[in-house]
Amino acid sequence: CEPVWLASDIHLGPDNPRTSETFYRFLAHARNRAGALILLGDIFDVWIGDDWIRHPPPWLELALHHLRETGQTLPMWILGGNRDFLIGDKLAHHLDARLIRDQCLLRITSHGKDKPSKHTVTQPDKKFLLAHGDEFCTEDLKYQRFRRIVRNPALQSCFMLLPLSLRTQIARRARQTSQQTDRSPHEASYDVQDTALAMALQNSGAHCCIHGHTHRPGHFPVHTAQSGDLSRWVLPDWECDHHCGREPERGGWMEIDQSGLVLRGLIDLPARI
Ligand code: OKV
Ligand code: MN
Repeated sequence: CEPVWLASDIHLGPDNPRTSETFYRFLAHARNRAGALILLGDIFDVWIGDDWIRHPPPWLELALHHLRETGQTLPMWILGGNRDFLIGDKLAHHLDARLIRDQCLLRITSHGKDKPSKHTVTQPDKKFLLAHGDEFCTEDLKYQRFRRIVRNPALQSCFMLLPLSLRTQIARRARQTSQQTDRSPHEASYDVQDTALAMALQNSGAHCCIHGHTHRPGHFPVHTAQSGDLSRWVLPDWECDHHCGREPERGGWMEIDQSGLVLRGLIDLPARI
């Protein structure tokens, strides 16, 4: 059975054309090799509502084209992140994708579609909790307050009543202000908090969470008071436009199947032919 591929934090938008081009190359690569694709949030740097699809700026038209082509080729799931939380059913439908409304479980079964024969050694199912990750950054009080406001359904309805042009302006302002005032994402208090993640894992019955958001890819233990071997895998963010100096372009994805899981970097992405 083909592997499930996961990616997040691409931040598609007008300001990062190189990142976008690299991601489109990734999508074409995924179309040939993945069994399914799950995008775990912050696919877009800004999302001002699904009605944007009907009047897309050029960069968005291109992004929608590549995503839709992928959705029509592979089973695809999308989840909103802290930036593109306004993603809804209309976008999912347009992309031939399924919308993940909140967190969900990914179950990797040992025999897929094939019936296990008496000769097959069936391993126990593996369950992963999938999330964007911002919901676990509970020590970032300023962000959590912002989150509660913009996730308020009544406020969202008001925002959606505004014309696209005004929403674009508000979004630009919001991002400018946040760039000027938000603290460095490298502070520990900005990271995922083990207590919040442990609670979500215990409620879901999974032992491992896969998320993005923190831009610190890798595998980390989740320490808890109770015993139990909890951990999280963090997907990388994508940054090919503003990477500085000798530091390489960032980006990558995860592949999971019955045999295990691996994080891939842009070095694993074939060059354009
Ligand atoms: C997304 C973030 C800007 C962080 C506003 C209601 C309200 C939606 C919105 C406006 C902003 C998304 C949609 C954007 C995330 C920022 C700055 C910081 C830390 C309302 C519903 F409240 F005004 F009515 N927004 N945009 N930030 O530009 O994409 O995540 S955004
Ligand atoms: Mn994020």
